Amino acid sequence: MKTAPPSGFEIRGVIEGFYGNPGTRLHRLELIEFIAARGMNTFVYAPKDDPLVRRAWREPYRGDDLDRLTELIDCCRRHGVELVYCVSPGLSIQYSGDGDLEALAAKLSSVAALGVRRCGLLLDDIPPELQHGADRAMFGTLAEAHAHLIRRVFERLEDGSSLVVCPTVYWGRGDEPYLAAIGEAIDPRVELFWTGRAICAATLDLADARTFARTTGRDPTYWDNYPVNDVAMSFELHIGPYRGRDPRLWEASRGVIANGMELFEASKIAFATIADYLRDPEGYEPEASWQRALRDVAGDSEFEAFAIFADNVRSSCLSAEDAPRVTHAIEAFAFAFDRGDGMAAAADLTAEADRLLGAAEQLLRGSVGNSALIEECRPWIEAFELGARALARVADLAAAGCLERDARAEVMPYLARLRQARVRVFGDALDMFLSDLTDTHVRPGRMIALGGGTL
Ligand code: 14T
Repeated sequence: MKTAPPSGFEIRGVIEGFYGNPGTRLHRLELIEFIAARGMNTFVYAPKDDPLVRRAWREPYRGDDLDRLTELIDCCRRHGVELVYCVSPGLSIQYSGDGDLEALAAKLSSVAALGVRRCGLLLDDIPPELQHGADRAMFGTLAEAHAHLIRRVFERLEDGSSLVVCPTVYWGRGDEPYLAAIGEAIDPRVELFWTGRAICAATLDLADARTFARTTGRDPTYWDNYPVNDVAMSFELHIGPYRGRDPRLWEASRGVIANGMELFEASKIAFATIADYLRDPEGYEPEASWQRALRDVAGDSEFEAFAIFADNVRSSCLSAEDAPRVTHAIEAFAFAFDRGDGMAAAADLTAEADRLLGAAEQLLRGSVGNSALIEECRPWIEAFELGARALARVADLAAAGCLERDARAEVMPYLARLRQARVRVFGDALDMFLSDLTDTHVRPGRMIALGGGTL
């Protein structure tokens, strides 16, 4: 068994591995400085929509692209962060024959010549069957083709270089035949990425890591899909704390790299909590870490307002819990209102809504320190403000004794606009509450057109 390194995990970092607009030069340079200052040591470069990484992986770096990569390498070196340069050839590569293997080796050695010592070969999100006829003739399975490719790439790496591979089966129980076949056929020094039980795993635990190690002959290097919010998750803003990772995971894994959102500034909140976990997994406290991260990223003057907002944007694959205060306020209101105590119910709800509205006002129309953060979060903050207005309106109607009579007409436009915004705020709590009041629950197969209207 390994003993605890003073730093917990050996590999601690982030990956730019999402679908969507790749980061800009400045985003990346700033992010590297940010993670280095928090004890992380790895930046994995793997933007899905950078043509030179995936769709046009055979193309060499030149001109501006070359300058940008060189600058990124320098920046990592200055900050003591290891750059892992990844290439994703799986959409088009022919595994048999030498042509594509040469092209891949040439690409990796051109990057090695710039000083990169760690490479990634990403075989995720590709068709599960061999596409080229020649490959089907030469290999019985995808795993065989992949093992062949990995062996040949590893052989051709420069001395002192290392390789990490993302297998096609990158999530699951960790005992899949594909993983066993690859694990058995490749050098034990080649690392394997794994996301755990699911693409976005709610928990990462020791027992699963051990299963993966038994199957593949090596401890997993976690590619953790948090806070990433691409593809079907794009309506969620992942600014909640890291959670659900076993405090002893370091005993059975090489490390963790966290996949970020296209929203670089907002990603820093989760990254700061992930850095805390990775530095001291056994002492990590999600809520305390999160409060520090919010202050750290939002800045002292916006901390309180931003924390009020963030408390209502908590849900993700890591946790279904969301908007605890507002949920409680809504439940208390509904209970008192049903007992015929509309006035008392209204007073508390008004107070909560005013608190939210004050925060939204400051973030949307005050002068803010971290304007990049606010701009990235603006669609969610606007929906947050709209939701708070809806709560205030409900409270007013209750106080005036006309909630039952006017709810449909008065509340419907808020609900319609909140749904149209296509961003998730207040979890399910607000939508359910407003749906109850207006009797417009969305049922499977039946989207209700509520109509817009001006508020
Ligand atoms: F390689 C992986 F470990 C991985 O997670 N690959 C992608 C990743 O680039 C992406 O950012 C992430 C989150 O969406 O999940 C993987 O991408 C998928 C996987 C799917 F099954 C995107 C859509 C899917 F349906």
